[in-house]
Order: sequence, then structure tokens, then C-alpha cells
Amino acid sequence: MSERLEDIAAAMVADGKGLLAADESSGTIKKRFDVIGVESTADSRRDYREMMFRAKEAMTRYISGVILYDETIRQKAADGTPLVDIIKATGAIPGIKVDAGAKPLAGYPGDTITEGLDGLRERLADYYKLGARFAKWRAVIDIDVAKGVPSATSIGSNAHALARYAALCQVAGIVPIVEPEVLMDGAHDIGTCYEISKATLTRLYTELYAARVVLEGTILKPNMVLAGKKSGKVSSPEEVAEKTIKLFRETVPAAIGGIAFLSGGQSDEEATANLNAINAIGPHPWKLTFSYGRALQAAPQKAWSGKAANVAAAQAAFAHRAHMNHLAALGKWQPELEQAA
Ligand code: 5MM
Repeated sequence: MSERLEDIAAAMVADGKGLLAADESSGTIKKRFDVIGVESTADSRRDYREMMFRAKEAMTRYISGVILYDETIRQKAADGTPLVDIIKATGAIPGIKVDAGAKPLAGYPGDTITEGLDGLRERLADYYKLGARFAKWRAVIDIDVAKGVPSATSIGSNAHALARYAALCQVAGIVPIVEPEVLMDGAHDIGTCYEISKATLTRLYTELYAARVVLEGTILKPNMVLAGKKSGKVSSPEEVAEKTIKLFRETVPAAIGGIAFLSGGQSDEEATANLNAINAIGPHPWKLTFSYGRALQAAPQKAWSGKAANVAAAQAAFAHRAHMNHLAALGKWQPELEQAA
């Protein structure tokens, strides 16, 4: 495969393909395993992820790349094959989460700043040798308007960190996924999500320009524009699509390599329906696909439940969700397809 950043980015958003976000840190994967009654150990995490990476139909037809966690990129399958080699054999590209997580922003209660820049240059060189050709850094922007969250300082500091990360990635020959996630956990309405997302993306691209990041060799991983979960409102796919595309047309340069959404706590089907509605009102200046964690993994996780006997059923559940999102990335999904399955 070409090593040019823009070619890697283009392959990540190839028609109808998207990314599997399997980069849960040890704390997050433990929470997920608690729900299905599985103890989180290095071996159980390996078995679970090996199950997905060996899901041939899903991986070869619908998945362009996999975002890994530090432990996973170094792990070997039960038969001794590096997990990275299993991913590569399916044609998907291995990637790596390189941020060190969102920490409280000093002086700004309720805001966070994502850490991990110190030593990043060296870590990127190491990850390149391990096979990573793209990376991910997630900034977390919460919304609590009454408390002044997010502050301009939080939006600015996170955008600056994303830009420094992205520039370092490109020097290392790695495509940066820039993920400024405006959380959907709050009680805000869809208009507030739009306004905060607009401020976030505007500042992000100002910082990326200033850092001389080559936009063609980047992927944006944004939230969709929707009402917060605690608002009690569910935005319709049509409204999500209209507001999300309006936002991007106003803030996201056409030059970037592509857009791969996070699911952010939407239900599996909601994440698919919204992506589909977004693509159905195209054409757009960018490719728009998925980079889902929860919305791709919830079903296979439940089907697997830690038992080797359930591997085939879990792989089938993964293939189904990946197939539905493949169709959504092409704007060709229909709700009836869920019922048929
Ligand atoms: C898979 O979850 C990722 C890692 O989270 P932690 O660092 O908290 O363990 C997360 O960054 C994920 O890649 C994105 O949020 C998208 O995942 P969702 O579940 O929102 O699609």
C-alpha cells in the first residue's frame, strides 16, 4: 500500500468502508466487560479483539482500519500471530490511540484537557515500526451552559493540542485522526450542540492551519449535531443530517482526507440511521463514514459474552452492524434491513 499520507487517508474512507474503534483503554473495556459478566484480563481482552479481527466478512468488506490501544498493538493471537498481522491480512489498516486521556482542566471546573504530548514523537516512531499508519487523539468538550462549560480556554487548549499532535503524526508518516468530541450527554438542545460544535471546529481548523498540518493527510472524527441525551428529545435523522452538514459546510475545509463519525452513545440503529440520512442528502465535498466504537461493538460484545462457543454468533453480529453502516456510508440503508436480519 502507498505510504503517502493522502493515500492512506483516502483508503481509510474508501467507498462504503469505515473504521472500527477498538481503542478502549483498560478502564473502559473493563466497564464494557462488567456488563457482559466477563473478567477483564490481558487474555480475555485479546480473545475478544481477536474474535473481531478474525471476522472475515466484516473486516474484508466493510472495515478500512482499526484503532488499537497500546496493549493490543503489541499483542499476539492465541496461535502466536501478532494481532496487527491478522488485521493487515484482511486488507484493513492498523491505527493507534496515542492520547493519554482527558484530565480536568486546571482553573476551569467541568472542562477537560486531553494530555499525552510529552514523548509523543518517540512513541509515534515506535508505533510506526509496530505497523500503525494512522493515529487518533480525542478531545472531549462537555456542554453545561449554566456552568459556563465549555470555556473558550478549553476549546482553544484542546484545539491547540490536537494541532500539535497532528503535526507530529505527519512528521512520523502517520495520518492523524483529529477527534474533537462534543459530548451528547448533557441536557442541551440541538441548537446548542450546533453552536458549541461550530466554535470547536472553527478553532480546530485555525490551529491546524497555524501548525502547518497538511489537511489532505488528516481525517476528522466529529460528533453529529444532535440534542443532548438528558434533554429528553431525540433529533430526527433528517434534522441531524441537515444541521450536521450545515455545520461542516461552514467550518470544515473541503481539502481534508475525509470524515469518520464517532457514535457517542447513540443506539446502534440511531447511529446508522443518522449516518445514512447525512449521506442521503449528498453529494458532499467530503466522504462521510463511520468510526464507531460502541455502535459497532455492543451487539457482538453481548453475543460473545466471553465464551469461545459464541465466537461465530458474535462475528455474525459484528458483520451485520458493519454491513448496515457500510450501506449508511453509501446512503443506501433502509430500516427494513434491520428487521429482516
Ligand atoms: C472505543 O472508545 C474509545 C476509547 O475511549 P477511552 O479512551 O475512554 O477508553 C473512544 O475514544 C472512541 O474511539 C470514540 O469516542 C468513538 O467511540 P464511540 O463509542 O463514541 O463510537
